[in-house]
Amino acid sequence: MTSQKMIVEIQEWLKEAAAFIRVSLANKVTVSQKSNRTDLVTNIDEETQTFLIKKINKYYPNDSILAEEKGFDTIESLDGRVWIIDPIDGTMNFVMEQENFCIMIAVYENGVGKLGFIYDVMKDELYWGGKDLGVFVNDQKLQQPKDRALSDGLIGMNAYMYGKNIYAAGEIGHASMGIRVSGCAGIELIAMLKGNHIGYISNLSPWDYAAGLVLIEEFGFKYSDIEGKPLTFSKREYFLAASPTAYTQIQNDFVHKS
Ligand code: 2AM
Ligand code: CA
Ligand code: CA
Ligand code: CA
Repeated sequence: MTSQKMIVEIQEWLKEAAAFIRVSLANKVTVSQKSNRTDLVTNIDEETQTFLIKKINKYYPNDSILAEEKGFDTIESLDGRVWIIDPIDGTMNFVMEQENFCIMIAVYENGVGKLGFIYDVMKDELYWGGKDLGVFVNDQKLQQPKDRALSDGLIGMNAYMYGKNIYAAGEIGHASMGIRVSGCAGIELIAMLKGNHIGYISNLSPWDYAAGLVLIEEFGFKYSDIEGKPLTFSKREYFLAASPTAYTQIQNDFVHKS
């Protein structure tokens, strides 16, 4: 079960974590490479994750946690209540731009997304909501965007997939009103919630999409791995989310013809 109390607690943790991140930007940030020179982690990613995990362990000690950094990046199953955390989504933007990054938290129960939170830290905009609750930015309720065709909207994309035309991403981009590349999955999913983008194509891990899925599902978007199969929540995979009409067009006219 989730509750209003849980929503308020998560919002408080996020505000506290965001305040810590904003202050820490004034100090020296320690940047390390993970798998390669563009795959980065900082002490702030790790400290933010530790802060959130301590809160969950204190208030919800029986729950499981899946999170990107420091030994929390695999989970045996999605049974029970599972918290899925990306402490800083868009670490490259955090390091290079000091903006356009998010904190993301999702609460799942037996594999079903119940609550999602995407916090654009430097804009101080918290997008949040839940199954049958609606979607909010801070205290304001958002309206569900209109379903639109691929030719009528902007689409967020992973730059590598676009450049290499993986799964016809280049052609999908040309059939749209244009592509946008933010370098942050949270920012791309926020753009869909606001009705600015009709979709998003990328290569993502579960903590990149877990919170956003709860919110875009509430707004009637369709999502899956790029071939149309359910997302596994267990590895990095090619990801597609879009308004229903654009989703079907991308599947039928591009992905399965590529
Ligand atoms: P991250 O900053 O939390 O790692 C950028 O295209 C988006 O993909 C970001 O949301 C980024 O999240 C995510 N991503 C996941 N794995 C990545 C990797 N190995 N290199 C770059 N971005 C990655
Ligand atoms: Ca990362
Ligand atoms: Ca991420
Ligand atoms: Ca991250």
